[in-house]
Parts: sequence; structure tokens; C-alpha cells
Amino acid sequence: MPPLFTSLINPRNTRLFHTTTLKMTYQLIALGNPLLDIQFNVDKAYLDKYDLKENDAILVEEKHMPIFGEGLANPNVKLVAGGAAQNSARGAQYILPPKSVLYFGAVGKDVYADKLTEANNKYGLDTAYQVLDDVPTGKCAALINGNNRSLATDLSACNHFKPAHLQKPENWASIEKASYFYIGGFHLTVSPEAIELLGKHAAKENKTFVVNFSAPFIPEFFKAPLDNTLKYTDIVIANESEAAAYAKSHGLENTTDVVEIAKAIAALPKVNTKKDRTVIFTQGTEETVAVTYVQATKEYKVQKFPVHVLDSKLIEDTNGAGDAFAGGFIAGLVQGKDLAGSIDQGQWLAKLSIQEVGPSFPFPKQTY
Ligand code: 26A
Repeated sequence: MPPLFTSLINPRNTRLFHTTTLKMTYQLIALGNPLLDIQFNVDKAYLDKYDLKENDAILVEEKHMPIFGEGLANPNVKLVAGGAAQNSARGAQYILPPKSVLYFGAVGKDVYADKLTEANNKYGLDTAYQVLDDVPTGKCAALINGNNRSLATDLSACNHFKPAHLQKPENWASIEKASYFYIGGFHLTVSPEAIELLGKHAAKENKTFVVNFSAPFIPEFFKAPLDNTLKYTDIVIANESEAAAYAKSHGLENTTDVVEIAKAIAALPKVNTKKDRTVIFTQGTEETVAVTYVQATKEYKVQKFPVHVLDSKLIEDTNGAGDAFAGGFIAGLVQGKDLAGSIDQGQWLAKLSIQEVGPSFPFPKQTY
């Protein structure tokens, strides 16, 4: 096994170049779980053996742990920077001028973190990681099966992220200057308190707070913290299976129409009444639905947008497709584009990303 991979199984020794000199003014702040993706191809039998669905994201249990070693021993394994919100942050930074996005999350002092920093540096994404001395960086087995991807995550260091890290003077100074916040719903498993801290700040300052549901298990099993987060949320991004999971856990199990589910979420109470809430549901290759609840008139504005279709022969893998959509979308907001323009840019970036290995974007850079 090559030495890098040996060190990945037992990740010690870092070159520790995740010490970015922060600029204080970023337009967009993102928060999530920084993970290294261990990506490899599997068949249905492999997924069955580990009780995994073809298209899902889960937190690993003990029985899943051998997957990581098996992945690293796979001659075709690909190690790519992951972490859903970190992927979106890289995607937004891919589009925006340098030093527009700052990403928060927790990592260990190891070669995994070095690989993440290497990728982020390539995109010009600044990070303000909380660095743990004795817990390894989190990892995600991204199991590719045709155009599906099953994600099995060992959060490790990610799990130790604390709101106090955001409150450090140098970090809070960046938060105060930012106008947009992007939260990976996955982080609800780690620190709902950190999310609430940012949500309260955004609501008080009339800034834009965007939350991605991330995976069906979030609305299903993290219902209370998600419901609390939604009070602060101006824009929700989710896919069709997350919409269905939300419906199931919120007494809407008979509602199969995504527009109806979006309406229910859009009209939930809101702390910042100066902004209406919009709920965006992507649906794979089907059109994207956006529903805004207009508080002034108590009416709903329903819009539908086609995706940028790609010949399926050109798909490399779909790991990170939703994150790319979110990244392109929020970059659009930061650029001052309207909802339709931002959604279209999200579709464009998703189409670029699924032609790359993992949650990545093409170089030389393409422009929208
Ligand atoms: C808490 N969990 C399970 C997770 C994740 C996650 N990112 C944050 N928290 N499980 C998978 N991912 C990331 O999702 C991306 C694809 O959308 C993977 O790292 C992958 O890059």
C-alpha cells in the first residue's frame, strides 16, 4: 500500500498547513462538517452487505467501520475533499471573487486535514477550522454505484465543534461583517447551538440565512433542532427525498406533492419578519420547485425551473451534485441575482460538478 494511504488508515503527522491568514471581510460564512471523502465504486451486493441504501447519507455504526479500510485498499479509490457545506463553500468560492467565503468546521491535526486544506487552497476557500489535538479528521465513504451515491460518515473531529470557536474575537469579527450564512443541515447532529448563534445574529441584522436539509435522516431524526433552526431560516434547500422525510416526521405523511410540503415549511413562523421565506426543492433531473410565502399578502409564490440536462454518459459521479447546486445558488444571491438567476446558476454548477470526480469543479475555471 502506498505510504500516503498507510498514513490515512492511521492518520497522524500533519504538515499542518491549515493555518490560513484570515481576511476579515467575507460576504458568505458557511458552517459544516469537514470530511475527506474516500470514494470508490461498489455494487449493490456490497451496499446490501452493509445495510446501505443506493442513495443515502448515514452516520456510521461499528458494523460499517471496515468499509474505510476496504476503500483505502481499493486500487481505484479516490480521495477527495468532501463535507457537504464545505463542498458548497468551495462551489460558491469557485464563482465569486477571491476571499468571498469563509468556512467553519472542526478537523484533527493529520494528513486528512492537510488534504482538505490543499483542496480548499486550490479554490481560494479560506477556512477557520477548530483544530483538535487528539481526534482524527472526519471521513466519509462515498460509495458510487452507477449514478447513485451512498455516503457513510465517521464524523470524528467534526463532532467536537463548539459555538465558542465562532465567538473567538477574530472569528466573530468575520461573522459580523458577512451578509450571507450557509448552514449544512448535517451540522444539526453536531452543534445546533452554533447554528442558533449564527441564526440569531442573521435575524437580528436582517442578513440572509440559508439552511440545507442535507439528508432524509435530518428532518426525520433531528426534528426538534431543525424546527428550531427554521425560525431563523430565510431560504431552505432540500431534495425530494428530504422533502418526503420532512413530511413524514411533521404529520404530512399523506402529502406527496412537493409544492404542498414546501408551502408548509415556507409559512412556518419566522424571527426576522423583514424577509419572506423561500423553500427550494431540487428533484434530480425533474424541475426544481421554489415556493415563497409572502407575509404581507399571506400568499404563496410558486415557481418551477428546469435543470440543465446532461447526457448521462457524461456523468462521472453524482457525489456532491446537491452541494454544487447550493454553492452556485448562494453565489448568485451574493452576486445580487434574483431567485431565478441564482437557481439557474446552481443548476449550471451542479452540471459541471457531476462531470468531475467527487464534489469538485473543473479547471481551468468555467464561467456562467
Ligand atoms: C453528518 N453527516 C452524515 C455528514 C455527511 C456529509 N457532510 C457533512 N455531514 N455525510 C456525507 N457528507 C458529505 O456529503 C457530500 C455529498 O453531498 C460527503 O463528504 C460528500 O462530500
